[in-house]
Amino acid sequence: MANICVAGLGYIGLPTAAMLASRGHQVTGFDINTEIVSSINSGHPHFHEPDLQMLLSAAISTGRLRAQTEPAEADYYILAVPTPLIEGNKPDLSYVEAACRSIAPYLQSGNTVILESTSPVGTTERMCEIIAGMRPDLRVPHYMDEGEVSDIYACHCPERILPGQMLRELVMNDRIIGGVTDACAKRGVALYETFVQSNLLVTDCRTAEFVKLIENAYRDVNIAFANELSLICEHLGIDVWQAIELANRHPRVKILQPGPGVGGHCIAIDPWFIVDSAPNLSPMIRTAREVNHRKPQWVVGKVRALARRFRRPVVSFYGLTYKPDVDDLRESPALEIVRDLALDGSLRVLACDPYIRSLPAILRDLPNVRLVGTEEARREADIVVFLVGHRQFHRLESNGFLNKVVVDTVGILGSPQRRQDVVSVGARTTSATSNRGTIRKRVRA
Ligand code: SAJ
Repeated sequence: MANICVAGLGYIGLPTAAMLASRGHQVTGFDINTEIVSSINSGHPHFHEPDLQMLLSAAISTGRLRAQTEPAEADYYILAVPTPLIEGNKPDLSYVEAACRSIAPYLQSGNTVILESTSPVGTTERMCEIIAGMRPDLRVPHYMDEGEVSDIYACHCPERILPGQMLRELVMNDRIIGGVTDACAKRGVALYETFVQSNLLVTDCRTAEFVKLIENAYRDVNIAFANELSLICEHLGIDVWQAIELANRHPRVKILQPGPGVGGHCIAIDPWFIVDSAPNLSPMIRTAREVNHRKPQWVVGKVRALARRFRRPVVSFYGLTYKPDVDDLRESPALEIVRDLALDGSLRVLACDPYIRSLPAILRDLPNVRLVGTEEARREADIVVFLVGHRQFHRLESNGFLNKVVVDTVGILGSPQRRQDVVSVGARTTSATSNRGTIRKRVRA
């Protein structure tokens, strides 16, 4: 078992630290936010994630995890700090650089430093440069310089976990271990194999950085395709949900779902790291980002146009989080939409979300906004806008919305779950023709 120091106790650092502690490692987590540190030390995560509370309480009560505001001596250092965007959609590496500077004085020969934060290509080498600058007494590794002996080791092991399924994915997802040298990668493997039950895929650090970025860019491009289809379908008077569902019955087609835009702290950001590193070679990645970025304002425009039909309309919004079945509001397109429309004081705004207990700060100061339950939202509304496909919303009775003007950005009322019945009736029939016939009949009905 190893001594591990985790820098940054946010959405990635905290579950990782708690998981490592549960495997018997001695873990010190450090974070600049004192509230987060004291909440963790009292066994309470500062965000909701299934089973994290249980894992954290056990880690704290056994003494295997403790949080503090300074680094500690360790065998392994894991950096899980934010890498946001700054002006001009450029990566802000200041948190990574600050974390490197704060651990550098603690490093000893034989230690391994692992960067988990999603980072532009070259960041792991930059991390080594900073350490080398502060610790001339230590030999740091150089990219792919296999002959050289180093005192410390460095890797990029990008996080890949999905909010809402973090603990399962921490253990079950394959991990990329990108060493600055082969010897570095071996150190990374030795740590991750203590809790990952899936494959550890070894490569160099630059490839690992790029792989993480293209995973998220791949998803962004595919969501942009779905979002673009939703605009085209609206223009042509076609139900996009049904069109995608039917297209996906082709064995080699798997179109994602359109929505009100792309939120969260990853997919809306990471593709820019690629564009920034190769601006003239990435028109598709840039365009996809722009398509997804524009989608919330398209929804705003649509609701505004519908609102003109009423004198002082009540608009009810279903969902505020950045995606279904989480309480996470980071970069939520739903929140952007509600805020922008609520700023127009002529609308009375009702918001409901089963994962949100009080109005988020950016809505709290608006006198025309109230947080209500789903039934009140339905009853009072002139216009209903579905923004997040929470499980609870899929159970709503669609007849209840018959006399409302509905903007359904996530396919709640014609949701895939509901269409499942139709599909499985078809699937029980014996031939593909009768299967298609079932769907055609439903369309006419
Ligand atoms: N979305 C759609 N349509 C879809 C799927 C998603 O509009 O068909 C929207 C969601 O509503 C949300 C956004 O995209 O607003 C992103 O959601 P997501 O579930 O696709 O991804 P994240 O941001 O929660 O997590 C992603 C994951 N990356 C990939 O799936 C390639 C996760 O594995 C990463 O660890 C995470 O980014 C990260 O931290 O990088």
